[in-house]
Amino acid sequence: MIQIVIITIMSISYCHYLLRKIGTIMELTKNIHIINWINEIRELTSPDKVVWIDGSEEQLDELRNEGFATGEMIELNQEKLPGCTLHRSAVNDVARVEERTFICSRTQKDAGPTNNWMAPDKMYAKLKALYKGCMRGRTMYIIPYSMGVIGSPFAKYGIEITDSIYVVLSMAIMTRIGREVLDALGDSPGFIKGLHAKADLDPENRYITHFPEDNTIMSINSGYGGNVLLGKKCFALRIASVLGRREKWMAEHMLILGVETPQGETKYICAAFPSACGKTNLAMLVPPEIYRNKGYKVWCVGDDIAWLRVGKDGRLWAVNPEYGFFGVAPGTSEKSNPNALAATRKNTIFTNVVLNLDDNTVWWEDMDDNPPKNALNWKGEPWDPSAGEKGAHPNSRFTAPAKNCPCISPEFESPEGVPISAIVFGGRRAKTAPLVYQSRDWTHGVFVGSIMGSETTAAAAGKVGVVRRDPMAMLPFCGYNMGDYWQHWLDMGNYITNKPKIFNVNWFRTNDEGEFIWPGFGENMRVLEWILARCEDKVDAVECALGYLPKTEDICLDGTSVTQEDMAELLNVDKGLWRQELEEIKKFYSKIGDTVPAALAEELQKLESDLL
Ligand code: OXD
Ligand code: MN
Repeated sequence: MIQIVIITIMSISYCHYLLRKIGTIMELTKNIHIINWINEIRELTSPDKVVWIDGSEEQLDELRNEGFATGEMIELNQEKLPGCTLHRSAVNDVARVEERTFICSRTQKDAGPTNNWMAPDKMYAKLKALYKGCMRGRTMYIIPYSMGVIGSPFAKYGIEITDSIYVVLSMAIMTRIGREVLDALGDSPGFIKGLHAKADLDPENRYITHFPEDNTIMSINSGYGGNVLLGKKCFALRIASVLGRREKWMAEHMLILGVETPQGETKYICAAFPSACGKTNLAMLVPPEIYRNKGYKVWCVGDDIAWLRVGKDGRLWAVNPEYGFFGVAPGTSEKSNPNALAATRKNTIFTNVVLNLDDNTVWWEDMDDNPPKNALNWKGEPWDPSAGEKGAHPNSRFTAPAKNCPCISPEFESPEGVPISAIVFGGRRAKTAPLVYQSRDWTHGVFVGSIMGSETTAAAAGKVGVVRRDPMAMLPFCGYNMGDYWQHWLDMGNYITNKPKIFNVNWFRTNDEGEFIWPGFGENMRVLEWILARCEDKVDAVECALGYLPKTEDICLDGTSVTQEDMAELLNVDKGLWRQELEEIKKFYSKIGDTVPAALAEELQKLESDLL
């Protein structure tokens, strides 16, 4: 009897395996909304084969091997970097393409002046022509995924269709994937449709498009993570920001960290910085020795995206809807972020970094002082480190499971999330913004977020190092009108009875020689300490035109080479520079136009008179 059962089970599994191999569609769900949509896309794109991703290690292994065979993935040294692989994107496809990213809401006003817009019908027609037959000769993979812990009150589900093994393997790290998602979804139509096709990787026909009213995302002609891992920026920020407004919650471009005090109490902070301004480093901060000796610890809940809801207790609660880190590799080192480096030591996909041919491992600028001598650069060309050209692309990445991180928070999988004490905004500013200041109240805090400006980085295609306004670090990620989004922030303040305090930080202030004054990295703990002390009314502050500044002696400098004079410079608010800044802010506010909430326009006037 037992033998018969075993033989039957083995034959069924073998049949499943064979069917998968020959490409027969083994539907993993009877959800008619999913099936109908997949049939529609199959007809449009004409793939040779359709594969449902069930989330099993066995299936992911098969795909990895297929990727090795075609060269889409490169296997790395399995002793030094177990489970790790390298992928190279096309040389013209290495960053998010904001000018080709569209919010196709029904009206242009709903997308607002900060988003590219096209009428849905027009964009659908354009895309349909591009997708027509584009998967001929390829396999179409169907990835059921969850943003947030499956079955939790925060969770939202998506199905991504893609023709890229790299996308499947990356989504398996960045999100929770597979059968369980379909089980949780049941017969519901409540999922976000995401269609990605590499097509010809043609930059002229590259589109990253969002249809908020249809819960649909369509991405074509790119293979770069930020454009094609549709759970991340496209769903968890652009579409989710629209859902959040409708359902009274918030989707934000924020890290979430917990600071554990020597008394064993943990307080949580969310922080929004523009892309590549150190969110991953702050989220995984290692406190300076004197703090460690006292018993302080920092726990990482998330490094890029926070979904925030008001809890029954009237506080704001946050979850990280992601399951992995898609971090910028250059600059990540044992010194700058040992936790991130440790997170990349297994089951990680590296993209566009240097391949060390001597031991089949990876390298990037500032990882250490020993660039490999026998190596290929991010394009796969022989690379000589002494020739002056960078080996890794400045926006090269690691895609690592969050659970690899030594300081991952014990609350990472908490279905309710963590209660937030402070919200921190920040950016890269050489001169204007002080090291830290606190807003006066929620409305003023929303104003502080709305006027954020930062020097641009390599995370998006375009010029690097120019100041651009990036409200709440959401400029490229807000899926609707920016003025309405600010109003939503103000409205949320009415629902949160026990509000987090709102701060602004700037680790990037430079002296006259152009050198950073603040040491940054782990030393930022000193600023977090002041922030949390302010949240608990344990420390005084001085009022200025921007809000509340620390007294220079209230930021602990023990064990650093930062002097009181440096601190005075770091906290200095140059009214002349701020008056110039004000003109830029006014221009930006007039670009947003009549949706700017009156309360924020009043804050702007108040700032202007305080700067006189
Ligand atoms: C990111 C980004 O990849 O912000 O997180 O560009
Ligand atoms: Mn980001």
